[in-house]
Amino acid sequence: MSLKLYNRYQNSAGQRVRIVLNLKSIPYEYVSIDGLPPGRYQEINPQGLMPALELDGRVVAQSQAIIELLEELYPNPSVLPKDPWARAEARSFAALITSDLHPVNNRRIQLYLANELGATEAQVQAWYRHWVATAYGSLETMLAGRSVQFPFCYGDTPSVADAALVPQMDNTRRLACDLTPYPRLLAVDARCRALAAFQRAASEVQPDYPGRT
Ligand SMILES: N[C@@H](CCC(=O)N[C@@H](CS)C(=O)NCC(=O)O)C(=O)O
Repeated sequence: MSLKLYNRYQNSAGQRVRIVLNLKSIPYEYVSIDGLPPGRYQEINPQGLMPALELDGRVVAQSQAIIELLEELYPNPSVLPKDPWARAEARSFAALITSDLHPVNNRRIQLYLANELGATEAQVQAWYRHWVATAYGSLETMLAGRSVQFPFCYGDTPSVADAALVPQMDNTRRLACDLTPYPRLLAVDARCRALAAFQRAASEVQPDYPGRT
């Protein structure tokens, strides 16, 4: 199979997919959409958001749909816990980030607030921090409530939950949010960052990261 991932170095939804590709040791071609001719990416993914995965000429967009597809095509190692409840909890944790937090805080929302609604820089930052604090409080409580305090979110190995958490933690660090109220999130994040699969998915090591040749 020939896999291409259309994304950019600073694309947290793409980073989720890169983490899963690495955890599963799936080789893929990294395609930065910045290197494509104008309008070409819109033809590949009509929504125009990143990432999109091309597999033997077929394209699927949306990070969670891509991750589910990878899980089905490459089940080992799995990025879902074995136990059905832990599996549901991992999906629930990931969805809180990918469906509730990330969509209200991503760049295009910030630009709309500033450019179309006239929000000041301080107001955009307040918006961002408000939704981070709301979501992170819930995520921390979810981890505190686990019956076993696993090293990763929902098991002894990383799952879809960890693949959603780490790129989101990168985003919040970029915006200098205070993360000290979330010791469990910080601990899981640190464990993930010690793994090569997460390190190789980081923004700053991607081929299109500014300054890399
Ligand atoms: N729900 C989508 C989110 C995709 C998304 O928002 N991608 C952002 C980057 S993380 C993007 O493409 N931004 C470019 C833009 O808004 O023009 C997914 O999970 O794939």
